[in-house]
Amino acid sequence: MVLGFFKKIKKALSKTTSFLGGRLRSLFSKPWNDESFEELEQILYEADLGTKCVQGFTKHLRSFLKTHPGAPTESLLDAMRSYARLILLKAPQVEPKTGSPQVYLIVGVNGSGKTTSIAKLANLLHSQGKSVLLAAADTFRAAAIDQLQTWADRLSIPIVKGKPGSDPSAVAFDALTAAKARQVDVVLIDTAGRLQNKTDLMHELEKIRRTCDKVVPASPHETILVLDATIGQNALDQARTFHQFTPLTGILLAKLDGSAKGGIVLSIYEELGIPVRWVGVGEGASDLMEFDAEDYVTSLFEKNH
Ligand SMILES: Nc1nc2c(ncn2[C@@H]2O[C@H](COP(=O)(O)OP(=O)(O)OP(=O)(O)O)[C@@H](O)[C@H]2O)c(=O)[nH]1
Ligand SMILES: [Mg+2]
Repeated sequence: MVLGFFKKIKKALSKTTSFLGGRLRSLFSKPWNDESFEELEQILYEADLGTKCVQGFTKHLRSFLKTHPGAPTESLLDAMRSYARLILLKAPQVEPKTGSPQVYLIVGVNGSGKTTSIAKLANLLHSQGKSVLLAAADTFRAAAIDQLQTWADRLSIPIVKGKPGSDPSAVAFDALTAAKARQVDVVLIDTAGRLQNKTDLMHELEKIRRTCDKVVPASPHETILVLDATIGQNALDQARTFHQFTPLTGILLAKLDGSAKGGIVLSIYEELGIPVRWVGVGEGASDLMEFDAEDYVTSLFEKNH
């Protein structure tokens, strides 16, 4: 299981590491001079680490080199790994609220990977022995309801849905009521994709949240933003705006497998302080894993694949 995770994340990060790990190794194997810092910054920017992270890494390496002049490549890579671990440890460990059923509201912009990730998350929770119910609260398009229904059938997981065009809050209401009656452990609520600058759609999320709270007090216990890892730094802007409208408890980073911008995880921690809870590494039902900081750091600075 653990080995499986490591192999999967390593594979998913291969596009990122193929230039990050490779280029860092070649930089670190050359004699160090002031231009080397510029090159280091360039490499880190290209892996989508963002300004704050890049500056942090550079400062860390500068002070490391002062105490360890002429350090070999592996020691410099270790210094990079240590700093990456520090960033990932910094995020506040928010204890998610619990309740019965446990309610997860899944939000994000159009096409970020919400519906697929919900199916994968349902599959993961199911494999951990939990009973799951899906709520098709993306009533915006009939196809969205059908997409979740197809996953529900494939995974044999119950689903509650409304008519296309109906109020998403009403679907959430029905789903939570059904989950309570059936003593389901976790409800996953799919929502329509919304651009973060559409205020009315952002307020709609508030309404869904209020409805959840009426049926299951203090729910949703988790509000998870699904981010597309391939879009890089734009993901940070999305997360900031969503967080303003609807406080997020975590991020699910989808499409890590197709991204050369896997360094975005560090940016998310450094700039937003919101934990990445799961990563999507493919389109199949089992292509989702709980985020493991140590495996991530180890994979990120691997050699070329
Ligand atoms: N490679 C890869 N593809 C993914 C991953 N997650 C989602 N996708 C694909 O991304 C596309 C969009 O996924 P959806 O789940 O429909 O996205 P959505 O956010 O629900 O989209 P809307 O409901 O239209 O806003 C689909 O083709 C998915 O198969 C992932 O982790 N890896
Ligand atoms: Mg969807």
